[in-house]
Amino acid sequence: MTAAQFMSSDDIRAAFSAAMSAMYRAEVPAYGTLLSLVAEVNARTLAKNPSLRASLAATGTLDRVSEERHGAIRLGTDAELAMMRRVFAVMGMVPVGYYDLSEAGVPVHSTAFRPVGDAALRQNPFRVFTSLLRLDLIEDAALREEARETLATRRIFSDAVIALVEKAEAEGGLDADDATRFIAEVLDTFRWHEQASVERGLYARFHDAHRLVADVVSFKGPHINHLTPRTLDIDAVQGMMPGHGIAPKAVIEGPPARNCPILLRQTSFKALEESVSFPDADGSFHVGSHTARFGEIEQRGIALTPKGRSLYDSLLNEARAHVRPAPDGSNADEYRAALEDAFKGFPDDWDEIRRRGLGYFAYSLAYNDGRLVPAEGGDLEAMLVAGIVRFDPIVYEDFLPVSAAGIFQSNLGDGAGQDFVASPNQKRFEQALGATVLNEFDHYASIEKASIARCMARLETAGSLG
Ligand code: OOG
Ligand code: NI
Repeated sequence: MTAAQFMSSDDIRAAFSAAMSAMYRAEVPAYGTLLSLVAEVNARTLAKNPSLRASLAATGTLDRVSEERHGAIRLGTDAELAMMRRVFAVMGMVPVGYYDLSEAGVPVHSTAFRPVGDAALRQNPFRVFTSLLRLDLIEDAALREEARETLATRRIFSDAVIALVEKAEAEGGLDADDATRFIAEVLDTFRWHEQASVERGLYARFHDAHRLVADVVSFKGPHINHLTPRTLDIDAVQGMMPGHGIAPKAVIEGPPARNCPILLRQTSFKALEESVSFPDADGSFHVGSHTARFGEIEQRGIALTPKGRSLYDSLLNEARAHVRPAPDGSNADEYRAALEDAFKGFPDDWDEIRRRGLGYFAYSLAYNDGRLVPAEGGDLEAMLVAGIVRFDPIVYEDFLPVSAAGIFQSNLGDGAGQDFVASPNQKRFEQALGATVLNEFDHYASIEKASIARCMARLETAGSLG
C-alpha cells in the first residue's frame, strides 16, 4: 500500500475526536449544553474583538477553535499505558510532559497525548490527559494486592484494536476502512460501563483507600471522565452555567482574568452520581452509585518560556500562600482577590511579555498581499518596529499540575483529599510507557524559531528581487 492510500493520522484523530464528542454528548447531556454555551460565547467574543480574531487567523488557529477539545482517562497498569501509547500514535498523538499529582494528594502520575507539529495542531489539536494509577501509594498491602490482581485480569483493548495497531505499525498506516473500524473499536475502550467488575464490598474498600482507586480498578475499562471544549472567554461561560442548570466549581483554576491570557484557565462542574450495579458471588446484582464523569471548559493563552513559567509558578504560590481555595468555595472571592493581586507582577502587554522573554511568539509577515519588502539588514527587531513583521502569541497546548489537581479534587468530593508523600517518578512512568515524554518547552521554542526562519527566508527573497 502506498502512503496515498492511507487515511492520514490527522484525519483519523479528527474523526476520533468527533466520535468521542458524539458519544459523550449522548452519555452526559450537560456536556452538550456546555458545547452550545461555548459556541455562543466564542462567536460573540470574536465579533467584539477583531484583534483576537486577526491574531488567531495569523497563526492559522482560528478554524480549529470550534472543534477543539481535550479528554481525560485513568489507567491501571503499565501494560495498559504502553498499549495506549501505540493506539494514540496511530492518531498522530505522542506523550508530552510529565505531571506528578501525588503532591496534591492524588495517587496518579500523568502525561498528555497530543499532536505536536504545527500543521497537525492546526488541523485538530485533540489531546487526552492520561493518568496512571500509583498502586505503590496505597498503604494497605493486602488491598494493594487485590487491586493488582483485579487489574491483571481485565482487557481494556479488543483483539481488533490490537490487530489494527500492529497493522498500522507494520505497514505505516491504515486505509479508510481499517481506520473506520479502528475508531469504532477504540471508542469502545472509552465507553462507560454501567456494571462494575468487582463486588460492592471490595468497591467500598477501594473507595475508602481513595476514590480514584475505586474509579480505576472497579470497572472494565478507562471510561472517558470528561471532555473539555475551548472557550475564548471562560468568565462569560462560567457566568452562564448556573442559568442553564450547571453548577460550576467556585474557583477558576490557573491565572486570573487578564488582557493577555497566559497558559490555561479551567473550570469544571461536579461529577454526576451515576447508578452502577455490582455483581454478587451468587450471580445477582446490587444497585449502587459511583461518581466519576464531569464536564469542564478551558481558555487557553500564550505558552510561557521557562522564565515565564517560573514567574507564573511563584506568583501562583504567593497567592495560594495567602489564601488556599476551600473545596466548598466559601473563600472564592478572597482567593480571586489574592490571585489578582499577585499577578500584578506579570506584565499584561504582549510586547512586554515578548521583550522580557516570558512567552513564545510566532512571527509572520504583516502583509500577505504579495507586496515585496526589503529585509532591513536582517534584523528582526527593526522589522517589527517598521511594521513589516508581526508577532502573535503561540497557544499553550499543555496542562498545569496545580490546576489538574484542583480539577481532580473538585470531582472526588469534599474530604477526599489525602496526604501522600510527594514522589515524582518520571523514570518509572516512562518505563511503563515504553518511551520518553517530550519536553514541552523545547517544542514551543522550535515552533518560534521556525516562524522566524520562515520570515527571514521570505524577506531575503523579497530583498534580492527588490
Ligand atoms: C484529569 C484531571 C486533569 C485537566 O484538564 O487538568 C485534567 C482527571 O480527572 O482524570 O483533565
Ligand atoms: Ni481536563
